[in-house]
Amino acid sequence: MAESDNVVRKNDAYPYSSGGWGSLKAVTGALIHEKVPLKFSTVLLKQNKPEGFACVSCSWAKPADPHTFEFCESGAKATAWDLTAKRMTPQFFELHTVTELCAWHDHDLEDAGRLTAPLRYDAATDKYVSVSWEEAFEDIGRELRTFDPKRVAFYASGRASLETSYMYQLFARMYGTNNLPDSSNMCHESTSVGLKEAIGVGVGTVRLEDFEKTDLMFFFGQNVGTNSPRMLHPLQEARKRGVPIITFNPLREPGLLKFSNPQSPVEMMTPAHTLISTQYHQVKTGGDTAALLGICKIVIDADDRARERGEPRVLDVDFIETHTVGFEAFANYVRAASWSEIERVSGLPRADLEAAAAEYMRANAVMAHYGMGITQHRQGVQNVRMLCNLLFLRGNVGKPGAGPSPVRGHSNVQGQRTVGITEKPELAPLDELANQFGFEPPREKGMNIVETFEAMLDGKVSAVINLGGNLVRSVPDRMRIEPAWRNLKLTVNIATKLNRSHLVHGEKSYILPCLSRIEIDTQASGAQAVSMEDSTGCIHGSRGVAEPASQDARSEPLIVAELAKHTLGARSTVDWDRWRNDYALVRDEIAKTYPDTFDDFNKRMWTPGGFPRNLPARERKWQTKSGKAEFSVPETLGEDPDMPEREPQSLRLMTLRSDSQFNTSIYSLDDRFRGIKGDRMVIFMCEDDMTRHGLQKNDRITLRTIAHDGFERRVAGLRIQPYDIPQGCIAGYYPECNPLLPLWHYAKESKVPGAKSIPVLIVEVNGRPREA
Ligand SMILES: Nc1nc2c(c(=O)[nH]1)N[C@H]1C(S)=C(S)[C@@H](COP(=O)(O)OP(=O)(O)OC[C@H]3O[C@@H](n4cnc5c(=O)[nH]c(N)nc54)[C@H](O)[C@@H]3O)O[C@H]1N2
Ligand SMILES: Nc1nc2c(c(=O)[nH]1)N[C@H]1C(S)=C(S)[C@@H](COP(=O)(O)OP(=O)(O)OC[C@H]3O[C@@H](n4cnc5c(=O)[nH]c(N)nc54)[C@H](O)[C@@H]3O)O[C@H]1N2
Ligand SMILES: [Mo]
Repeated sequence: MAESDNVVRKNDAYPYSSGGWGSLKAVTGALIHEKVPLKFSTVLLKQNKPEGFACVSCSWAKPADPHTFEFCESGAKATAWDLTAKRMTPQFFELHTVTELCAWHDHDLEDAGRLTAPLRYDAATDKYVSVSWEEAFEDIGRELRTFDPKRVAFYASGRASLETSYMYQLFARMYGTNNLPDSSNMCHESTSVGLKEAIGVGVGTVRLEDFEKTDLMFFFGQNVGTNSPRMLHPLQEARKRGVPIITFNPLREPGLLKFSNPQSPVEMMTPAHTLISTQYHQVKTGGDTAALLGICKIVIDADDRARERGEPRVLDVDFIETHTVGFEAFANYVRAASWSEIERVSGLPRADLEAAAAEYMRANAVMAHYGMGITQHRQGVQNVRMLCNLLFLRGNVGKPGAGPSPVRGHSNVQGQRTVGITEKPELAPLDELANQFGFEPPREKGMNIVETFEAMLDGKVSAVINLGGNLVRSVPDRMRIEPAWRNLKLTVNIATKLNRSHLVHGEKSYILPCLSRIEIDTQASGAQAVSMEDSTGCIHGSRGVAEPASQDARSEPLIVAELAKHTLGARSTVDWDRWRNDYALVRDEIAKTYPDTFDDFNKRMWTPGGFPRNLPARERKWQTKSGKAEFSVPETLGEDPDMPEREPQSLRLMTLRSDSQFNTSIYSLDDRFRGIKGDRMVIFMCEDDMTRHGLQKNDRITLRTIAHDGFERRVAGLRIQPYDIPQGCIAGYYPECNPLLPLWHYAKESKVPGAKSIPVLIVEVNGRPREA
């Protein structure tokens, strides 16, 4: 199929390519708004540089040979958000009660600036009041000692360094629990489970160098222009070599269509741009397993015919025989699958899948990039396994230029798992920790995010420690969660900025302001550095370059060390003071626990481009149950068990990000790429559905979740925005739509909430009830 058939359409009315002048304007606007001092430009020059700091936005790889401006619009906004000149001092809290602040918008809370001093909630005045660090640590330690450790959860949001994360998990385990829920539980846990089963490692296998060797890329459910824009550089290079990119996404995302490189004077001066996607398939939400099945069917059929005719085989027979199990069962399932079902569930005509399969069969090295559109479904793990099935057919794992490429979110979310933040005891180095630190770690499974909140609803959680994050906003079922969160005995928030989770506090609540890693961190042994792992499994050092937001903010490693010391006391053999004074000592311990990856950590962390973690699947060594790469037969075509076919008016809601937010941090109410200004209470809907539901542009609707568990889940005041999106599928923003997402609507094997397929009905239009 010609490029233009699938990509550039007459009705593609979006003037927004990613990058370009719009991008520069957006960054400048953010700087002015944040009153960021002029030295900001020198800070940006050090972003993602071997001797500088790792950006606090996404986790995309940092090249060994960086561009002069190795940052993007999103990264620059995230940096501006941290380096803002605005401050939230204790005086601010004297002026505002917590009840009053609860009425503030998420944007306004964080926009009021960086937290500067430790605070404790004071019930008598309903205000956060200033407290000394020592008093805070002592009180928190004393409180924690009174709880059953199994009733305490230690959340980690994914931004904290490897050093902090390692200390944090050790603290939790010495305290007596594996309750280490993390943001990955809401994000790429479907990857961690699915890839582990399929290829024996829970992370992607591609590295930056593979972009130079690939000859085809897939993009499934990842919005690169908004969420990992620096990845556009290697994509653009690959496109210049003529590498096709085939995208599967319900929305025509401008950031996946074309790219103007702000670092290329030619593209900035002329309307020239690089086309990103050479084929763009608007799969139905949740239809990826079906679409992948269709492609596999064409490939296997072609191979069956080739074999019958004695022609060269289409499958990589040698790879399948030597390296995989389960092929026959999978192939038989695929041969039996019906085209009408594939077309119905994927929403794509067979011809489109044939066009994608034709490219796939021509290519020798294929990468599959993917994001939340794959993982945040009831069938999230199955989706990941289907992607692997497709790659296996032609040996596209463990060879240059090929492999699965989950594009991770938070800048160190992958790394925190690498150093032990997990509720699953089998993934943690418990024996090594026991030997190294002379204690008996808990062996039973801890709680992940969904389990923590289920337990909280049952009154079985006493305290939550938050290393970053904004859980009452980011988890499902906000209207049920908030009252349960208020019943906690203790909430401790290590944070850079105030957010709603700090306001919906427990009986006792602390806010402990921390440094951002963009800031200079000086401890007793001198200036400190930290490290992170990027999306491609490479580990980098990071050194702060800006003045700290406040003399009374503390580094994350220091805060964790002090919490551990004050909680564990003589129970702990660790000299937490030495660690907080010199993070190099923490890295030595990480290297002892994980010698395969972290040997000589302190030196190697400054390797340009980072040093790679140990990834057996890259060498075609499969640490799976069978010792081989495993095909798997999907359970269903991807239909959602919570999506009642019999409700003809039902719609499938996906919740998404704009370019002006980082998760629950809302930089502004605009969504430049999708052409939205000043409003996040928006529902994107196709014209057909608008007609079917009798709606006009700008009508305000109320959505109700289809669920029969006795809870009424509604969000009102959502404005209708006509958009190019498949029929029956609608989109809205995260976190505004989270009250609609039931806690039990998650991927079975990974418990990742199904944030991309919430079954909903329209129950009100412009304030008037509507019959379902
Ligand atoms: N600027 C910015 N950058 C970020 C973040 C941010 O909030 N702002 N968040 C960070 C984090 S934590 C993460 S996890 C990543 C998230 O980055 P992404 O993985 O890109 O996540 P989303 O923005 O949720 O969008 C997912 C994309 O999937 C598509 N989609 C939805 N449902 C389906 C489906 O069923 N099938 C297919 N094929 N596609 C579907 C949507 O249209 C959308 O384009 O970004 C990280 N980077
Ligand atoms: N409906 C729906 N829900 C979703 C998603 C979705 O797509 N749809 N996506 C899910 C995903 S992928 C994720 S990752 C989660 C994210 O969920 P969370 O981890 O809970 O949320 P964040 O918005 O990333 O956290 C923001 C807060 O972190 C703090 N912070 C920022 N920087 C730092 C720092 O350097 N150190 C510390 N200690 N704190 C800091 C600030 O106080 C800020 O307010 O949400 C999930 N929820
Ligand atoms: Mo994420």
